[in-house]
This record gives sequence, structure tokens and C-alpha cells, in this order.
Amino acid sequence: MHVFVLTGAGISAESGLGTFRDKGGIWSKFDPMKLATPEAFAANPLAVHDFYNLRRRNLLGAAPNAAHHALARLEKGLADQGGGVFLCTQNIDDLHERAGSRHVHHMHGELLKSLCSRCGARARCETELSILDACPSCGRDNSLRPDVVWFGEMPYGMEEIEAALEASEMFVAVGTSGSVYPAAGYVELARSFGMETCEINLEPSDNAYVFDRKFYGPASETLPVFVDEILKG
Ligand code: BV8
Repeated sequence: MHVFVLTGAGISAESGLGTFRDKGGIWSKFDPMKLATPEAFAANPLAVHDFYNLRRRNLLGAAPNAAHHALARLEKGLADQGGGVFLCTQNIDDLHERAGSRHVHHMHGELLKSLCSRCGARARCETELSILDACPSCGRDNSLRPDVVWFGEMPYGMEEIEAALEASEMFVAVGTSGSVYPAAGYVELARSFGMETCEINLEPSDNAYVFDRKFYGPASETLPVFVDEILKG
């Protein structure tokens, strides 16, 4: 079986990384329009770098949880059966990779990468980023930004995502509120391709009504059980 899995901030919640729209979430403390748009970065790069440096520090102190490990197990188990997983994450953390998932599509980019707005080079970035840093590729300073997709920017690999969706037989959303597009629209696309859709979340998401099956509770508890069920066939 080929399964398309879309993950959001909720899968990393039990690893200590904040979600965005839950009570006390990131967007209740920080204004996304002042910190997560290209205009915000142009207007105040110092504030934007501080925001992502804080999240990068938190990430380096975090570890994957049982939900991340369950998806790594699903990827291996389905591959052994001749199937596969297309893991599309809205998250910019690397917890899927650290749990052992080998193919992860970061549609909103990666916190542990920098992007040069002058030459387009990407580089691993595990420390603080600032406007003083020079691009390791073209050498220019005041040109590095976090390699993340901000509001108003095109998510990465849209065609690859849509092709993977069309080739899948099941759509599973884990830990996402279904409030950010185009990701929030993928469940409708999955239904239009005729596949079964499952939501695994702490509570019903904004588009819960669209899903065929729903499992509510902490993903570290619900997802391992769900993965066992899929692998049993
Ligand atoms: C774009 C990266 C042009 C940076 C982020 C229609 C079509 C296309 C675009 C739009 C549209 N309508 C509006 C738009 C514009 C906009 C948008 O969607 N705005 C929203 C607010 C209405 N979209 C864009 O700007 C996108 N680009 O439009 O380009 C285009 C046009 C057409 C087609 C293609 C492109 C770019 C969006 C990307 C922005 N970048 N992040 C960063 O991280 O700082 S978005 C941000 O929200 C997060 O990164 C996250 O990825 C994303 C979604 O949030 P969730 O992951 O779902 O997190 P949330 O907190 O909301 O929910 C957590 C859930 O987990 C909850 O349901 C909770 O119950 C659950 N949970 C909690 N704990 C647990 C749990 N579940 C299980 N277990 C637990 N323990």
C-alpha cells in the first residue's frame, strides 16, 4: 500500500516544540505577520533572526517522540511489503529524520538550513543566524535567511506533492489544524482521487468533517496503534 502522510506541529508537541494555534501557542505570543513573511524580514531582519534562533535552540534540545518513531516504522514496514510512505511535513524541525524516517518532504522548509537570498545556496545551520553572517557560497554578508517558507511564499515541491498524492491509496493527516493552505486542501484533493482519508489529532481539526476516519488523543499514543493496524493489512 502507498500512504501519503501530512504532519503538522502537533506531532512534535510531545517533544516540547510548541504548536501554533493551540491555547498558548506560538502565534499567541508572536505575530506571524511581523515574523513569518518576506516583508517582515525585509523590514526587521534582526527580530526575525531572533525568532528563528530561539526556535533553533529549542529544537537542538528536543528529541523525537513515539509518533515520529511510528512513522519511521511505517515507512520501513510498507517498503518491506512493496509499498511506501510519502511523508510530507509542514514542520521545519528534523525530528522525523532523527526518528529514522529516510524520505521526508519539508514543504515549509527546514529550520536547520540557511538560504542565501543573493545566490540561492543552502547550507546546514545549527547555530545562530544574523545579518552579519556571510554566505558560505558567494561570500556576501547580510544575505542569509532561515530556509523556511513564509506566508505568501510558494511551498517547496508542490508538483512532487500532488503527484505523490495522486499515486497514493490512503491519506493520513497527523497533528495539524488544517488551517494553512495549500496543505489544508490536500485532504479534499485526496478524496477527489478516491482514497480513504484519516485524521489523527488531539482534537477535531478545522476540516475534520472531510475525513473518513478520525482518531483523537496524543499522537504518541494513537499513531503507533494506527501504524500497527496498517502494517497488519
Ligand atoms: C502561499 C513555516 C502562494 C515557518 C508556515 C489558499 C491557497 C493557497 C494559499 C492561501 C489560501 N488561503 C490563504 C492562503 C495564504 C496562506 C494561508 O494559508 N493562510 C492561512 C493563515 C489562512 N498560505 C500561504 O501563505 C502559503 N503560501 O499561499 O503561496 C500559493 C498559492 C496557491 C498555491 C500554492 C501557493 C505558505 C504557508 C506556509 C507558511 N509557513 N510555517 C515557520 O514555521 O515559522 S505556516 C505555520 O502553520 C506552521 O509552520 C505550520 O506548518 C502551519 C500549519 O500549522 P499546524 O502545523 O497545523 O499547527 P497548528 O498549531 O495550527 O495545529 C496543531 C494541531 O496539532 C492542532 O490541531 C492540535 O489539536 C494538534 N495537536 C496538539 N498536540 C497534539 C496534537 N495532535 C496530536 N498529538 C498531540 N500531542
